[in-house]
This record gives sequence, structure tokens and C-alpha cells, in this order.
Amino acid sequence: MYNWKFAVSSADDAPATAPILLKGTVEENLEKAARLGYDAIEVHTREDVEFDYDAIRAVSERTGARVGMVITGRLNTEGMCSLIADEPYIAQAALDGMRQYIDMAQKFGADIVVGWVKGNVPKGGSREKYLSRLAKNMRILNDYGKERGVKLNIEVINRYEVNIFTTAEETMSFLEKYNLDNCYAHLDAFHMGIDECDPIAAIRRCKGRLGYFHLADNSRQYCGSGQFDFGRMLEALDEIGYEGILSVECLPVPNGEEAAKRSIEHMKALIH
Ligand code: LER
Ligand code: MN
Repeated sequence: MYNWKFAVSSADDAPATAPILLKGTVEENLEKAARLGYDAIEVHTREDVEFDYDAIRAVSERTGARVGMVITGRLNTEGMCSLIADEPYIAQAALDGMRQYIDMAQKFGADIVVGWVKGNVPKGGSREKYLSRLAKNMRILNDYGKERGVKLNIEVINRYEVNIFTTAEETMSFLEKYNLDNCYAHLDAFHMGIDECDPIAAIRRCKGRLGYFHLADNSRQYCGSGQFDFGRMLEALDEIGYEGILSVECLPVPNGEEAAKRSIEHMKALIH
């Protein structure tokens, strides 16, 4: 099997109900991640945060752990921005914020995730109309990222949180229809457990276009806590030639560091 790199979710702070395992500065979280056996962290952050990139690079060089992904959801959950919005000033603010995230990712040598910030189709709205607006805005970001060597990973999220891109099929069809060549599908085991009839088929559907993968067990607790067959998922990821990061994004139960430790132990034992 491929020798994947592992990442763990991190943020400056987050409520206990959020699937964030490491809390603190980026420098502190890199130290903790390396100590727990991880190669990288994903950083959940606002778009306007000024990081000390030189200091972070120094910690990366010393520990071997790096920032692998910038997560953009807070531009939506805190900033109320959405790429699908009817209000032009909201869609423009979403584009501006996403360009800031892309600049940030470029400095980290990372990519970005596009999750909640894509927005939802309003009740009764035409999916066709809203998806074509989203595609127009994604085209702008697709090209902005491409010029800077930053890939965009569209996360497939379950139907209780969003109403578009809830399956691999829907997300891949969108990427193909609009020919977004710098955009990739991002699967999350927890979400797949809700909306994919066959998570293995979902992984196979993303062949050649899978950019990122989130790990959590079926109740969103640490890998190995529940019912998922991660061995079969890894075999499918190997079969489609996935060489990206596997990132643990689960609930901090019994606590963040323990969940991170148990997850990586469980996953590494399955790689042969
Ligand atoms: C974020 O990666 C995610 O999976 C969403 O459910 C937001 O929590
Ligand atoms: Mn996720």
C-alpha cells in the first residue's frame, strides 16, 4: 500500500463540539502533531489572520511537520460569506476572502478546502441557476489558485449540514461539467457514512480527481472507535492511486490529543 502522510485538524481555538483535535498557535500545533507521529496539520482559521511564516517554517524544519491544508469554513460560519449568494456584495466578499486564503496557502506551501463557504441553494431556488453562479465564482478561484500553485478541494459534506455536493457523484459531475481543472473532490469518511450507499464506490468515482481525505469513524469519534472498515477504504485509495494526505478530523473525545493518538495508531496498523 502507498505510504500516506497523515495530518490532524487544528485551530487557535474551537468548541468541544467541533471536530478539531489540536488547539493553540500553528507553531504549538506543529510541535504537538510531530510528537503524536503526524506529518502535517490542517489549519482551520479566518482568512485575515497574519501568521509569522518564517517562525512557522523554522518549526516545520525542526519537527518535520508542516501545514498541509488551509480550511476555509470560518469565512462562512463566522464571516457569513457564501460563493452562491444572491447578494453581489456577499458573493464578492466571499471571493475576496477566498483569495486571501489562497495567498495564505501559497505561503504555507499548502492547498485549500472549499466546504461550507460554497453556500446552499435557498429553499425553492433553482439548483441549475445557483450551481451555474457557483461555477462562475469557482472558475475565478480555480484560476487564481492555479496561478499560485494552490489546489482547491471541494468537500463532500452530509445532507444535514448542506444541500449541494453531498455525494461524490454530484461533486465529480460538477467538476467535470464546468471543467474546473484546478479543483478536486475532497471526501470525508464521516460524511460518506451518511450519504454514500457505497463509500468504496464513492472513492473509486473520484479516481484521478481526489485531492484530500478526512478520517473519522461513523459517530465522528476517533478512527477505530466505531464501525468503519478503514482497511477497505485504504485499499480503495491505493487502488485509485491516491497520494494525497489522510487527515484526521474527528471529535476531541476523550480529548484532542488522545483521539489523535488513537486514530493514527489504528490507521498505521492497517497499512501493509
Ligand atoms: C469540515 O471538514 C467538515 O467536515 C464539516 O462537517 C464541517 O464541520
Ligand atoms: Mn471534513
